[in-house]
Amino acid sequence: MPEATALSAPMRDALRKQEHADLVVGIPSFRNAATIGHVARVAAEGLRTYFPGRRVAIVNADGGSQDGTSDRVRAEADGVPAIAGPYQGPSGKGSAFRAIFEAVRLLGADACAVVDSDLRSITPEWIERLIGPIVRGQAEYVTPLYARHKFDGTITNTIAYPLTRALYGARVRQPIGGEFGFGGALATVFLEQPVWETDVARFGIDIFMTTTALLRQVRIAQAFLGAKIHDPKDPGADLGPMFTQVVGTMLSLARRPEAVAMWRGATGSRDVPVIGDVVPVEPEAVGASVPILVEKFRAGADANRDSWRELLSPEVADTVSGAVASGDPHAINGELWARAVYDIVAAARTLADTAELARALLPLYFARVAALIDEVKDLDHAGAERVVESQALSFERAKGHLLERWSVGEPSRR
Ligand SMILES: Nc1nc2c(ncn2[C@@H]2O[C@H](COP(=O)(O)OP(=O)(O)OP(=O)(O)O)[C@@H](O)[C@H]2O)c(=O)[nH]1
Ligand SMILES: [Mg+2]
Repeated sequence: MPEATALSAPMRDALRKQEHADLVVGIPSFRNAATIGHVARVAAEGLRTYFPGRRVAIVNADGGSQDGTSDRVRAEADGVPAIAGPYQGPSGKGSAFRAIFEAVRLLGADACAVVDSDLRSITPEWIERLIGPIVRGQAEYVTPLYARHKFDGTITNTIAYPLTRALYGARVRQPIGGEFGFGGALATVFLEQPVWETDVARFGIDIFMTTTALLRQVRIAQAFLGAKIHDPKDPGADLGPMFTQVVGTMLSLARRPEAVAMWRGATGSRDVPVIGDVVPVEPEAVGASVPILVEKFRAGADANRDSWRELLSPEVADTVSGAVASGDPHAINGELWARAVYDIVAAARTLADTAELARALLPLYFARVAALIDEVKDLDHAGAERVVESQALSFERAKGHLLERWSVGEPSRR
């Protein structure tokens, strides 16, 4: 029997004592003692500075860290009530968010911002930018907009951004950025979905929230936050499980009837309003190892030969075979990649296991990232951004490929 709540008994007790808050900052964590104190202190300062007179609270939902992560939050919250403790249920960032949504509901809060616990570039203004639009009624869901180094955010750049944009027709540049703002009503909508035993309980949470907001057609705004500096990950070495969880969740959502109805009708894409003046920033450098990516592409090609023949359209499969044979990932350009992604989206219509489909796409993601790194390596931030935009346009242009593949074998509609 799945747990009906992600709140552990100590958190429920602490919330009962707190009774009410108007505004909440939620922080998910797992072994972040080195960085979370700074995040909690800045969040407290943001709440006090920008929302004086409001009842505020910080909620830290932790994955059972033994390094004193939650103690750091309590020590640094600087006069703002801090409810910090373990969540219960499947381990993962999404379960931590579930506990935060429940806390928002129990406290009767109007608005909540969530921020990652490994952030180093967070400032008090971030809290204003994420919560302010909700409080002022300008938006019901706020995504972050920040400059990330061209080798950071590769899941965002290669699939979360371009696929979300092409499917649902909205240019949400950071759909899985980790920092968000939302109202109390939307927190309840998230909670009521039957997703908490799936990859949404792990790293699928961000794309689940953003896609849910798009499907419900709530007003979305992007908050400009400057640069994102956090504990970065090397895409080849660290990002396999995260890719599977994010992409598996995208596939599970995209095949829901209400999603299909929306993406069938969406052509092109619309801008999403930005809060704050976008000023150019050059983010701190992040490393990425191309040899690891190429090696993982090759190893994945061996393991996936049969499933690729079955899942990918013939011309995509042929190009991929050529790239495998030559050991050169450049053929996995933006257009080829868009069609490969659509082949996998279409396969999810009949194949139940979306995590398995995401795993079949993973070696191609490694190849795409290797190619992308080469495409942007000599470019500045603005130049790299143009490459990501052109890849997103490839997704929009190739959408007919998805519509065709999806209809194959579908009962004819009258
Ligand atoms: N409670 C809980 N929190 C987690 C878990 N895994 C990650 N988090 C938190 O989720 C947030 C984001 O995790 P990161 O590992 O920084 O991932 P990320 O920054 O989204 O990923 P990249 O952009 O690819 O580096 C951080 O606040 C983590 O502490 C987990 O298993 N349990
Ligand atoms: Mg991080």
